[in-house]
Amino acid sequence: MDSKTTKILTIAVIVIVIAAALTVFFVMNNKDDKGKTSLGSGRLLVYGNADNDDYYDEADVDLIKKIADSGNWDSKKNPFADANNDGKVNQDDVAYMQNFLKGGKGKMYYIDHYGNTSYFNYPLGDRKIAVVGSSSGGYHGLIAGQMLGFYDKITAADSSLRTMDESIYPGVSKLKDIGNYNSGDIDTTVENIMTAGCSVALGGVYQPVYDAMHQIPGEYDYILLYTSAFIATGGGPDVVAKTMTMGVLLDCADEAREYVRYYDDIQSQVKKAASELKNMSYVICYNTKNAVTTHIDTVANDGSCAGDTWMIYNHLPMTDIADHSGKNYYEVDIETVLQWDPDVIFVVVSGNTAETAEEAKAVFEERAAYFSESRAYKSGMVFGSYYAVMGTVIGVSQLNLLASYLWPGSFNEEAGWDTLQKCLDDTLINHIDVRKSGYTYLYRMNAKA
Ligand SMILES: [Ca+2]
Ligand SMILES: [Ca+2]
Repeated sequence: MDSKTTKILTIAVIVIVIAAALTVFFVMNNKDDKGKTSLGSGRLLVYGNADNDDYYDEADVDLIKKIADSGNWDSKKNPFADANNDGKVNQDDVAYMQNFLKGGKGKMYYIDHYGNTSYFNYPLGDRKIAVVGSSSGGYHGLIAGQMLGFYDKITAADSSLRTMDESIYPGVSKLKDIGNYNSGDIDTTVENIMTAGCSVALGGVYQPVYDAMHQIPGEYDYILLYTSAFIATGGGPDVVAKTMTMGVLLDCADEAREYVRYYDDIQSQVKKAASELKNMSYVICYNTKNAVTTHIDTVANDGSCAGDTWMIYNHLPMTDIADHSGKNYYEVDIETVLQWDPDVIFVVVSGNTAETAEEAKAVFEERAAYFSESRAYKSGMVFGSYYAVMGTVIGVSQLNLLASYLWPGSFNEEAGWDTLQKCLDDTLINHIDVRKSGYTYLYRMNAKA
């Protein structure tokens, strides 16, 4: 028997095992049994990070020891002191944490995108990663891989990602093809991940893929951390916490902290200036395709929101005046937006970016023109960005430049461009000239570029 035949047979057997395991899983799974865990007060949401700071280290071991010795565990204040997630803090947790710090194997528990407790079979080691999800979602995994330094471990991707821009996602067309993710056919996705030789997958947030990967005998994992700035319905960590958490799971905590340093710097610059700025009202109109209706990205009353909303709402002194009572994403008549009469309209365009700034400008001008009857348009206050930048980990790098457009007297435009350039240079593998690129294009009316 040649090795290819052996491989195919092995996969066939594995697939049968998965199918059997999935049947058991779907019978036994009861979502109500999955309790919500406190997100803690920190932003590194890995069990074992007892002191809630940005480091997963010996200081946590010391605190777990102290808590175990005292017999008094405040599970609200130090939720992650329970390193092995068994509901108690004792010497087992000390040993559990020490094992990971020595690079030992085990289930590392963390808070996932939904705010639930999930686990990863630590460490990543030399395992290969597949990126799952369509071109409008899966690219988050490709960006995280570049930013955190695990891009070379990504060897397979969703079909739709493989056709994305090589200048932003180098080598993406050569990744093994795992087909187009289809929520109705998880078995095929999992089978294709395995056939591609990957045992770890990430990208979009797909709980059924996570569940299916964990039903396979051996160490198979889906990482339920969506490095979009999207906040899940019902609550969950923000993009900073998700990045920090992914950093520990995949042994790239230093790179994750470097991102957070950027984030903290930019946030403090904007916040410092914000107190003196005139607050403006806004509405985000997403992927508007005609002059009659548009979709709205907003913060729903349950706190859920898409990444572009989170970046703007959470950092700039602006008030979202869309109706928050329903979903975080819904369709309205453009007439309704005119009635809301925001100071600013943001036109955000989905993940597929233009190559050059000129091309992007044409895309955004067309979208902006749908709002030509608005006060915002008439006063030159329509701005725009691609969701692939503003809604993702790198969105924060655009905030200074955007602030310079909104409050030209308080923010320096050149400094905004420089911040964006430096952040992209430090994040992406290829150099991109942010002033000429369509990808990082930030639209403002009457701009030259
Ligand atoms: Ca810590
Ligand atoms: Ca414990």
